Amino acid sequence: MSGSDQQSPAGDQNSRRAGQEVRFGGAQQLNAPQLIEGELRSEGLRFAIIVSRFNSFVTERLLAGALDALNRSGAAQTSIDVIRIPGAWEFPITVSAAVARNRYDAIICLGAVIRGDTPHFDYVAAQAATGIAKVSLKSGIPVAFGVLTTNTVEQAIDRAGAKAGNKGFDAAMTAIEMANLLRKLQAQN
Ligand code: INI
Repeated sequence: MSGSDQQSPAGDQNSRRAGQEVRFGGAQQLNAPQLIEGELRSEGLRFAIIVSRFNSFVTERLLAGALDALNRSGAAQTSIDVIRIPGAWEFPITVSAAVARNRYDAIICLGAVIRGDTPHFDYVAAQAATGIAKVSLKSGIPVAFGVLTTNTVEQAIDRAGAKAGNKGFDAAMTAIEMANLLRKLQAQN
């Protein structure tokens, strides 16, 4: 095994046959289990980014992070569609319609649900999370959940490019990895 294989989670030879020598966590093993994982490369993959306008001062930063991840991992501009929706409540029906287009390898949902003085937050956040999960499971298309659910505006800003990273970037990286992983799993059937 080469040094670069050990260092890169996106190495070229992530799938190995059982019985080959593989290193897990630095320990050398013989007859190790087969490793199947998704690369962090997006050449040849098609993505839909669904972004909500509600709290757009946060969601636009999430969108910038997601586009950064896709561009830096090799996605073509023409392979990315950005779909805008009013608020997080509208994610499930939009993900469902995007899946029905039959053209995306992965979908990335970006939103910000911020707690207010009423129980409204709980209904919107729950509808977004459970609805997105249902569509993803039913369709078999990976849908990354880049929807912030925070108690305060400050917590949301921190997660959209300030103190706590950019969850839009993270969601896009998850979408890339999962699209590659599912392709591999389906090819091995
Ligand atoms: N939508 C959000 O995306 N974030 C919120 O914080 C939010 N709050 O708090 O109200 C919100 N509400 C709008 C909702 O998603 C729908 O767009 C609206 O109810 C119309 O269906």
